[in-house]
Amino acid sequence: MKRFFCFLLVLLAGTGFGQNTGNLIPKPASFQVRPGQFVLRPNTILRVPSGSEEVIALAGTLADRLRAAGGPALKVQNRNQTLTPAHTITFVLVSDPALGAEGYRLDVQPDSITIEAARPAGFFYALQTLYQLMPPEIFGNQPSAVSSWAVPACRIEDRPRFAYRGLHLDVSRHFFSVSFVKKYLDLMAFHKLNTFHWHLTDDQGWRIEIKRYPKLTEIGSRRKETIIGHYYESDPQQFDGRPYGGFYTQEEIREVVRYARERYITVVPEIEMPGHAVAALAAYPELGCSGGPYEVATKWGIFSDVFCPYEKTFTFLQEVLTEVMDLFPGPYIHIGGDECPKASWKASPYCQALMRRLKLKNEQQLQSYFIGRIDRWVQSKGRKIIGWDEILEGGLSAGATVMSWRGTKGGITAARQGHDAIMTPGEFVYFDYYQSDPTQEPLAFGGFTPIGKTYSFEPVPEDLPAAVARRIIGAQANVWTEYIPTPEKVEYMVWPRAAALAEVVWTPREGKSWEDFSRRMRPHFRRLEAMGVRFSRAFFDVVAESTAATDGTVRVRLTAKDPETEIRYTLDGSEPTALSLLYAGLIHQNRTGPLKAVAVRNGTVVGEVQSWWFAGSKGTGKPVRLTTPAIKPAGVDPGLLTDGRYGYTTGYLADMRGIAQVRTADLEATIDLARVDTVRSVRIGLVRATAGNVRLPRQVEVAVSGDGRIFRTLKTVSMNPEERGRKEIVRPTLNFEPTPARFVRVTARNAGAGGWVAADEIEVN
Ligand code: TNX
Repeated sequence: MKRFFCFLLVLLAGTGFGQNTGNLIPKPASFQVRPGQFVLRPNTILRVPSGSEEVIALAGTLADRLRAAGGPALKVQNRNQTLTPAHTITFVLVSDPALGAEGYRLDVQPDSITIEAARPAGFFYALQTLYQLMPPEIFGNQPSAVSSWAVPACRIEDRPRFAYRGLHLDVSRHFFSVSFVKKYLDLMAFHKLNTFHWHLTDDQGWRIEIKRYPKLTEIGSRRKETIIGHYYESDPQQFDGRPYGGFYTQEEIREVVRYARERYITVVPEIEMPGHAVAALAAYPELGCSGGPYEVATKWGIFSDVFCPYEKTFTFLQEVLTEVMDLFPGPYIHIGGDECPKASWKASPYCQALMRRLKLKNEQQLQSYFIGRIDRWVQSKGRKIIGWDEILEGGLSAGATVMSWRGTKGGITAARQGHDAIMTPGEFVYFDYYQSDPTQEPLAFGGFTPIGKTYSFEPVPEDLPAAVARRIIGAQANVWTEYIPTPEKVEYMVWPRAAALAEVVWTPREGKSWEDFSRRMRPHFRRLEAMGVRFSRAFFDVVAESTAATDGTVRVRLTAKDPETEIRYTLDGSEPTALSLLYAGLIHQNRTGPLKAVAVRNGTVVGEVQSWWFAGSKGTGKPVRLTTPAIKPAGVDPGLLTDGRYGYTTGYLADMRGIAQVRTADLEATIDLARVDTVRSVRIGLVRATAGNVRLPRQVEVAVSGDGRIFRTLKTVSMNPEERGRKEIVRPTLNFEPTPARFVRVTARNAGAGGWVAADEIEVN
């Protein structure tokens, strides 16, 4: 019977049915379930090959982790010391090319665990897998209440899909302490990410001590204040008046590099050039074309003051990079190269003369010359450069690796030219973008990259020839911190999206499945909790989709990613609880008001409360025509003006949703009610975002018609287009005598001066 049962299990495992994959993230290349489990106990022995200090140290980390989490104390023993004792965890160094530099085999049986790897990194990753097979408390640092440290019996054979598995952190826009960076590295290592891209310099702060150039940190690491809120949030922009600064000493940098190496993570430092250099110029103004003075930037964006390609600039950069190379032993130095406006070079007689002398046709080629010189010099020191995809402009220098951020196109072009490429496209892996409904989330850069979007990322396009595909050495997510001022918020933005990234870069393409990943995420959250990560719960958030029915109601469908949760909601503005109305099918909303919803599992609220405004009115779902079509977003359907859902203005102007923008002309919308009805009021949502030249109209008018040709104006109100202040949607209501009408026309008169009029919902009642 028992044997039959085992047979059945193997059979089930073989078919993939009911397979217990151990809920591992990233999912290993192959996993087989076995019957039984290995229970760690105080006499469990760690057997290590003699002579390999590194493997002995790794075995020690397993013992340390168990001890920290309150597990049994294991003993490390040299493999040659005793005859095979019972109950062992054995590390075996094998020479097996199939395992590569980072692969491993993990064989868990009821009385033994065997780990095979060809290189120490393989053992390291085997241990990360082993931890995930244990109770989640293994990730904690306090003695836990776990009574049985069991590992399910299984056999795993695993190696990464990509050699470069990166996560980036911008410490210029906001600075993060060494201890936080270490926690960041711990989390990376737990997820088998192996490259930390440390963005150390930018316009808003220089964060690495350079002994030869002390002013870089004395002056360049400090800004006098910081913009408040989003770039376009207030007009005029508001600043906090508080000096901000911070940098790492060389000693601290070495400590981080050492800490990373112990976790098999390579640190790639980034020193930005020729653009994003204002902080450096503030310290050494003679390196800029105008000679300054310059001030460390206090707001975000792209700045036209950049390094001038003087000889003294190259000397400076080489001396800086010499110290950088001394601190960072890895193969790569990232030299930036992105977003370098050419205005200051165009205006500089020195640059123009240099271009003539070098026979360069334009400033793009001057950028290419700049990067090429640095590239050759870096290569002469035995290292390689990485640059953002702009380094392709004007010709790519020979040894460069391209980091493709404006989509994957740059990476593909580079790979076709025989360069290595790393994919970091904004749409999929920019963790400064929103991950949930932007109206509900804390302030972010803009965009929209929910975890499922990150998971769906495929770094190697299908149709690439194998030789080109091989040049795509991996992928990375970027964490730009303009809108991420605190460690808590970094963790919120990065986790759990980086878990999806981990699977993108580690798991074989054919092993990926979003459904399966979602299922594994639930236990994974318990690990993140044990690690004290302040992750986002957006994964559990309720999502609302709506359609406007022509009977004046909005039909709202609520869904949650976790199928084991139920959805509870309110329509009266109160906070939903586990006892609120149970969602059981489409909600019909026939008035204007809030809908709030939350996911609940086993009587406990699991996500964040989400809230939306729906606006059912006589105009809802009715055809609407714009006399002058909206040009932003391009090709936008004017139906969004009567879709029964309020729009939002979070992020940059391009991130506005549910909003139609008309430039220079009036915004004139005609709604066909489909039959004559009595109307008594019209409300329209109008955007005021003067920092982006979106202004309130000077006047709003309502006119009605029975035939759609002859209109009678019922009401006119004036507004103040000069009104500035915080970006917001203003919703004036125009009331009038009850009037029969079939067509309702709303006109928002453009204030002129090349400005925009932007509107969202028109409610007719
Ligand atoms: C573009 S990505 C930048 C950064 C910003 C980021 C914000 C890249 C190479 N440059 O300077 O922080 O957008 O998402």
